[in-house]
Amino acid sequence: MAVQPVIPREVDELEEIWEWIESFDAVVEHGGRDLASKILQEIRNRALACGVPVPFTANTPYVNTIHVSQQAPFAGDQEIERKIKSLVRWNALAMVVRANRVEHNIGGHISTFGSVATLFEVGFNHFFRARSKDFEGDTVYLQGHAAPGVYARAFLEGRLSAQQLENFRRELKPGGGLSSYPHPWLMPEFWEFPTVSMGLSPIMAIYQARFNRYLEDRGLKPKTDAKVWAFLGDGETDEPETLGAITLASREHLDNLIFVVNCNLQRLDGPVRGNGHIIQELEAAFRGAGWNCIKVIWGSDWDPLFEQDVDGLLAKRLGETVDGEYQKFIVESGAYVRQHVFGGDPRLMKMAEHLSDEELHKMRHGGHDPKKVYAAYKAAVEHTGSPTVILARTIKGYGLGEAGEGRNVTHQQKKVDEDTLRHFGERFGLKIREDQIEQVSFYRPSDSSPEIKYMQECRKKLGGYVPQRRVRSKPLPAHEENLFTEFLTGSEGREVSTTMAFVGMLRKMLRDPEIGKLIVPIVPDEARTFGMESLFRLVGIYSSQGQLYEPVDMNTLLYYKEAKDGQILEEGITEAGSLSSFIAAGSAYATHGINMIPFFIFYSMFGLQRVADLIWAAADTRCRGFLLGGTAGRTTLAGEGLQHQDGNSHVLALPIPTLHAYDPAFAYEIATIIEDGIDRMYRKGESIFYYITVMNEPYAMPAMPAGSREGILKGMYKLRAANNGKSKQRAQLFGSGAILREVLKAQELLEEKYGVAADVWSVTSYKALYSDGIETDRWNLLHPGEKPRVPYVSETLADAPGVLVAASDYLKALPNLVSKWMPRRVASLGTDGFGRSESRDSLRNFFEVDARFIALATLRELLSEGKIQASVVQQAIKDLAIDVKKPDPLTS
Ligand SMILES: Cc1ncc(C[n+]2csc(CCOP(=O)(O)OP(=O)(O)O)c2C)c(N)n1
Ligand SMILES: [Mg+2]
Repeated sequence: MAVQPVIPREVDELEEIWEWIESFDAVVEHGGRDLASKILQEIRNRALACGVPVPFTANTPYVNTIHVSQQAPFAGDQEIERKIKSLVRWNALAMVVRANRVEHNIGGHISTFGSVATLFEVGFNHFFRARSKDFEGDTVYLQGHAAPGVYARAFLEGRLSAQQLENFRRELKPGGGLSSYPHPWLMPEFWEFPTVSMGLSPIMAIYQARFNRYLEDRGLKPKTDAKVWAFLGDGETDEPETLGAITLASREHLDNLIFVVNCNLQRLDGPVRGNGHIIQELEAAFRGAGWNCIKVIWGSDWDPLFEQDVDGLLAKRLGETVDGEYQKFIVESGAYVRQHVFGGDPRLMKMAEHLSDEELHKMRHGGHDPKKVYAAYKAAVEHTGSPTVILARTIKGYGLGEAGEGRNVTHQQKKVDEDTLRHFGERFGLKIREDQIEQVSFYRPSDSSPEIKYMQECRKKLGGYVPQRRVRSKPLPAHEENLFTEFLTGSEGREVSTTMAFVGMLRKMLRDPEIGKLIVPIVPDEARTFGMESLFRLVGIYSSQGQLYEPVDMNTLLYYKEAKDGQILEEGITEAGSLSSFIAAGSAYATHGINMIPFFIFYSMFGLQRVADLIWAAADTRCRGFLLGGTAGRTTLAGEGLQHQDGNSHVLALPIPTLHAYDPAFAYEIATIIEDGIDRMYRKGESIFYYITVMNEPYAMPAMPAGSREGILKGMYKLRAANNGKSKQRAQLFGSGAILREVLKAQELLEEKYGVAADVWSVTSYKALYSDGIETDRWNLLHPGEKPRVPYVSETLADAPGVLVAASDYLKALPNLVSKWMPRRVASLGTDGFGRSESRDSLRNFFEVDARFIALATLRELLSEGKIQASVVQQAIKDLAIDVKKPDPLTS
């Protein structure tokens, strides 16, 4: 076995060092690499014990991690795989070029796939196992901008038609089309995970791998060697989400996780690290975090050079070359490479003298060499004890030649001229007719061609096609009995918060024989904040290690119990990580065929505001489950100031199409929403999920009024009619969540002091009312000859007399959203502006949402309607002690 020294001989001045190196070489030669590694470790410990400083470096030289002598042999037919890859490349290119010929500016990317093609193809032909009846399959997150290559392959596999390819990025065309990027929502039988918002797929992959272990440790699925693969761009690693959770993966020993970073050294605008080394930077980060790191930098063409590099001179020179320069080598000639890589030292020049300029220019990078890639993948799947990252050096725009290869503009290249197409065809040895090249026609050889047969055979061996999305879970059986009956009858005067009520419901669900085991409580270090610590003991906190220590509170009833089969995912302070767990759990009905029901509870301000893009990704993934925004409301979370007080989240929930958002005030409302949500998602199979805000203000929970169920779910119902209905002054008051009780107080105030008869409505969901309103408007728009439909808000308020006033702990925008369907204009009270660290009463005064302001707004509306005199309102301002000079919360 040839051993390559890593210390350049030129820095060695002492013969003694060489004696050591020779002894070490002998150990490697005769005792093996494992023994050599142990000796090094012991010597290192010894040095530290003797006070000898040991220089720290997380990097290895700029060479392949797997020495050629250690490389697993390629297990396929390289020639035919090359042909298949060329066909995939051609069709991917054709798809993008054709799409842009037909529709100017439709966009599309070819250069990303150009770089990642070999990395994908080796995976498709040899590694990615499909989900089947007998095996859960590997989970593969594919670099989103490389989607054309995935479609092109599926076309060759016979899974997508030429018509679909023709309609790339034009899903609305007859016969359907293909979405620009992986979209499970738009292509629910194809894509499993949306990956194009940079940084989300790596963090989702990490938590997916951990969730797979969770399911195994809890006995919900058999232990398998299924892998989670995530392909990402090197530019993408700048997103904090990409690297933000990598220590979780190593801490949890997730050897079921493999990252492949497509290191083409470029991002959209230019080099990722022109003046540095992205591969080395990532190696240090991943190795430092405890990952198994495999660098695949150089192709097989380089092996003979490294074989000669006994002094490590070449490795040293390559390590000094910055990425910007490497990029230049791609666009320059072989002579330029010779001069700049080998030119500085006669010994290096000699090494390359047998290579022509042409040969030098063509020297392949590791990520374009199937042999190197195969060996790296094989090592990765066989590695145990930690996750693996493969850093594969590639060329952006590979195959586009002067039109794009390695150019800074390549990312957005989508139109290519005929010369480039011809060059492309020649370069990849495509046997396509001239006219097909000119027309950029799709090309698929017959089913009986060796290429198609080979690729089908490979996929058959791996259990079927990838990617492919199938919902394999059976819906839970219909259920008559209400799980939450006890929450519908009120708390009999006992003061509880809606958070406490929710925790009671969670406890009930956890104990339920049918759904108990399916519940996944997720918390980002806030369980105590939400009074959930009793669940620690009840179901345990999941820990793959069990509990290796005696917790300090062992002798208490509610001790911090970690267990291998624990049910709670206590994620620590990471909303992004928790959301990723939520997505893994909420999509398990498809990924694993198990109807897991996640409940992720978090500070409501740190949810939609902080990780909305992941929530969007959850929607796109067709995720199911419940998000609970805890300690919600701008004026309800007293004492926390502007960072924690949330008056926004219900507005931020509006854009997410499948998210049903509720702001309930009472336990029975929450119980009704959750019961119905489980029914819709897990018994009826709707791909929706829920956002429910819960508060920490304790008050007595009333019993559920008869007939209110439908209204609770649809967004509003009449909670308490006026006692003095005969009064001439009438009003309708709308209250939500935390502010509903202020509205009830205002109702009394108005009756007692001003003789106004006000009905009170609980508005549980402005989003639901809004969605119903716009759906109804749309139907009416498109059906002019038919009897118009009436939005729920209009129908419900048709006979409601008097002025309209709405108040919530959220922005005034919410009631305004639905005002157009109300019989008259609505006066909105809400909490626009920055919060304050104050008491509840002061906050409600400051934001003008307490009972006094609700009463005032009602009187003001009556004045506008000419029902009362201005003097009555002026007097009310005095009586209610309202400071008209107080600062405007919106701007102060
Ligand atoms: C969150 C987010 N920001 C920006 C973009 C736009 N964008 C798409 S691809 C890209 C560059 C990607 O570079 P890299 O990750 O290196 O992938 P490559 O195409 O080079 O393989 C950018 C900025 C995005 N998709 N997501
Ligand atoms: Mg890149």
